[in-house]
Amino acid sequence: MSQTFSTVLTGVENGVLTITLNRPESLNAYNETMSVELAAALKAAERDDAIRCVVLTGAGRAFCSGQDLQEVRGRYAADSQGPIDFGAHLRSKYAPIVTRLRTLEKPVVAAVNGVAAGAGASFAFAADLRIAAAGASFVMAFVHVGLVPDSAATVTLQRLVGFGKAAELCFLGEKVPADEALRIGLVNRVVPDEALPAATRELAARLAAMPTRAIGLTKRALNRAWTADLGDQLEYEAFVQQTAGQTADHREGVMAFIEKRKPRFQGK
Ligand code: T3D
Repeated sequence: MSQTFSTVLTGVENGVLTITLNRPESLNAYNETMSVELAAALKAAERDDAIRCVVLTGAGRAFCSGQDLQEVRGRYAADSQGPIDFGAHLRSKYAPIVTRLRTLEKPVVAAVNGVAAGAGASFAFAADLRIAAAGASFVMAFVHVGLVPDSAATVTLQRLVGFGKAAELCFLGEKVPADEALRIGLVNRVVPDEALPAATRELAARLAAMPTRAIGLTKRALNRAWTADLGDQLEYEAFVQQTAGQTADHREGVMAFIEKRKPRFQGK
């Protein structure tokens, strides 16, 4: 992971890649450059076996404020040449990020350090786990700019909090503070603001020391369960278990149990 980016910072420590969205002056608004750099960072994480957990967070007082609205305004200049192609923009700049977050066969933690708005919230929802600072919040801001929740939030948010709450949050676009987010199941943990970096490091280190292949396969099965019926899913579990059962980490887990010691998983 030696690439240099301008809108995201990356750092690797003990098998954990931390990706920090880094445009604090706009609350880490997502622009063209960030879309390219975030995709590249996630791709590198996918390919590097030494990375066993990914943390996504934001620089400054926000996690991410979603699409850069200054950039959207810039698109209006092209209006005279026909309607702006929002669909193409979602397909090329947002869908690949969400796809990578969901298909990366390593645990992904969103460390939500401040406000997560619009697609910024969607990115947090696409992570596997969310740990939030007490001062963090979520805003389904799309409605305030006459747009529809995207980046899979129509699926992920609904899975996390249920249809009624998802509809309320999307229709009204009210800010959800961290304590409320915890109560409704939108985040896994809330910690004091100043404790977020250490709590994230501790959680990510634990995840990076787990059997990574089994977690990756579990993620595949959880993703698939979104659309599968019972019979299909039972069959799929048998399929991924066949793979997990061949890993060194599986044997290590069993031997550690029998020998009454802590397992030392290698992620293989
Ligand atoms: O094709 C497509 O592109 C469609 C895709 C859409 C995906 C989306 O994400 S749509 C939703 C886009 N995001 C928003 O609508 C959120 C806009 N921001 C806000 O509503 C508020 O900023 C927040 C609720 C996030 C935070 O409020 P607050 O009061 O804490 O901060 P602020 O004062 O509004 O913002 C601070 C600065 O960040 C300010 O700049 P300034 O005045 O200090 O120079 C503000 O303009 C800037 N900023 C915040 N969000 C964005 C932004 N600049 C550009 N784009 C932003 N999204």
